[in-house]
Amino acid sequence: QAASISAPDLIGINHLWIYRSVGKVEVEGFEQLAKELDNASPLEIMDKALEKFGSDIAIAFSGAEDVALIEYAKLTGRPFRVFSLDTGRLNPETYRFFDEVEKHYGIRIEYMFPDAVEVQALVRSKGLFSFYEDGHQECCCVRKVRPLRRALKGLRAWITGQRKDQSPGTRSEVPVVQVDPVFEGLDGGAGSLVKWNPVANVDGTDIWNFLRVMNVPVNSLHSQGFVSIGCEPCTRPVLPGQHEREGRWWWEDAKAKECGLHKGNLKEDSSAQFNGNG
Ligand code: ADX
Ligand code: SF4
Repeated sequence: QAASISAPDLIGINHLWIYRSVGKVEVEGFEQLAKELDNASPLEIMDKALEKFGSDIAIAFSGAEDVALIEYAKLTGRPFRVFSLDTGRLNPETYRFFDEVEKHYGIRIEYMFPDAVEVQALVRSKGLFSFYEDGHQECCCVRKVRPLRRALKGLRAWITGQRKDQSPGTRSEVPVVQVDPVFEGLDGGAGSLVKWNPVANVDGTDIWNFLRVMNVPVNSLHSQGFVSIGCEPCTRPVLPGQHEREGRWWWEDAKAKECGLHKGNLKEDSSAQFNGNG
């Protein structure tokens, strides 16, 4: 039987087409801006981001060395917002650090929490450590990705601390600014959210030099051998010479080490936009 297309389908197709074309123009505009800003300093990039998006942009702060983003934002002299995804499984040191950061900068972090019913369902059916058995994706989806999606729905742009040197496998092509390949912003649809990565081209060593020079408070876990910091059960210290990513989800394959916050970095996933994954 031949498939028939009804009027509402056609309207749907038109909408999709309009979104796609708007998205494309935007993507090209931001690709150009990324080229222009590729050699700019993180401070200049931060300034541009805050100037363009005002109160519709926020820094995504994980509670690790990405505190540098907050310092850069402060240095611009512009108002800025910060949000964190409180998964409920962070280290006690990270919670203390959030508090210290709030006091140091005189800010309130906009915490995002997982949906209580979803966490209950997961933990009641699979226990507290299911990620060691069947991978971190399901738990990360409930505790991080969905709360992130909710946060981003209220914004037009976000700022992350992603760096190329954090993961040769998945982050080596992170641009300083891009149209978010996965998530939607306030207006919905493709092209409705911009993702800024002001430290994409900066080395970890330079971040640490900056934090020291500026006397910025840091998470006390760093002095216990932790480099990359996420949730307590999924983060461990690394040995000298080990890559920082080996301290995250160490029981899984290196290629799977994106929790869904930045899954647009995974080439095979970029076609999975807006499909409700994660
Ligand atoms: S992750 O995807 O593997 O967890 P990573 O720890 O490398 O990410 O952090 C990269 C950037 O993602 C951080 O600088 C921050 O912008 C954002 N991010 C990661 N975890 C959180 C979190 N819990 N809350 C807010 N932003 C986060
Ligand atoms: Fe769950 Fe671990 Fe992901 Fe945290 S990092 S949300 S504990 S799987």
